[in-house]
Amino acid sequence: MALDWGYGQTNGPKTWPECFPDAAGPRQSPIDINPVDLKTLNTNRKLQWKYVPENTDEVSNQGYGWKVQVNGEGSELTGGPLDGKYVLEQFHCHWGESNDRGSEHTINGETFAGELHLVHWNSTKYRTFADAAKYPDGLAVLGVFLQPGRKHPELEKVVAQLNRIEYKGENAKINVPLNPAQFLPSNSGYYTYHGSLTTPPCSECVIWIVFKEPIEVSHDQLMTFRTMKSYSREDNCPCDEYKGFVKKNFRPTLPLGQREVKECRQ
Ligand code: 3J3
Ligand code: ZN
Repeated sequence: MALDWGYGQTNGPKTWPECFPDAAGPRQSPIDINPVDLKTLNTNRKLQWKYVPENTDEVSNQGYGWKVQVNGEGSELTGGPLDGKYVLEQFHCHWGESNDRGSEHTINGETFAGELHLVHWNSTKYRTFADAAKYPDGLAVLGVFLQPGRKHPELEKVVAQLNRIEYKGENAKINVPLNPAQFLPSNSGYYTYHGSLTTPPCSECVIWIVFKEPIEVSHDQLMTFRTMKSYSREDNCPCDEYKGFVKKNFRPTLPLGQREVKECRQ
């Protein structure tokens, strides 16, 4: 059986190009964002978003983390670096084994405890998410850094369901309205650049928008992420009990190469 990709010694990011050639491409994500390299985003179009809290559907254990699927109808992300309208498809998080690391993007080498991604697709130009993910402007992902602090009440609506999806492949309805806009820092500037999915197949189809301001989540919320199991109920637990948990799921940064990172002070 093919070894599933993951974040361990034998199936981690260094091995991904063996099965997913895009992972070795020239516009990979994440990157280190170095203020010295920044250009200014020349636009007077404010980045704007609208979501429908009742359209948040279910949370699933992907084996490498949790993902909340959303019915994108009525949602929209427009403006800033984007042409056309993007609609929300899903959101998820990346984290580390301890609170001193876990974000995917870094700022001048600074890491954060985690990073939340709101994944949108270009509904102006493409018919479906899967179709959009084949094109350079197909997806737009909002990245928000997580720092340990107060419990995040909107995130708690996801965390409260994680004990129902302990094992890979399990799903649970969210059952209460959940507003993704609550994850976005108000009045925050952002960085934007052209990159990729940070998980296989690492398709180079993402316009990244990474907010400068982190949001606070509690240590307990981060600890709950790390209790998720990376194997299904039917699988035998890996020999080392500690091996079976999603202790970390962040990809280390890749070279910026010939790309530009633009800054918007919004
Ligand atoms: O993970 C699936 C993957 O199999 C593939 O279908 C891909 C799109 O072609 O994305 C989906 S996903 O919606 O689950 N997804 C993975 C993680 C896309 C967005 C995520 O990538 S990231 O860059 O935001 N971390
Ligand atoms: Zn992600």
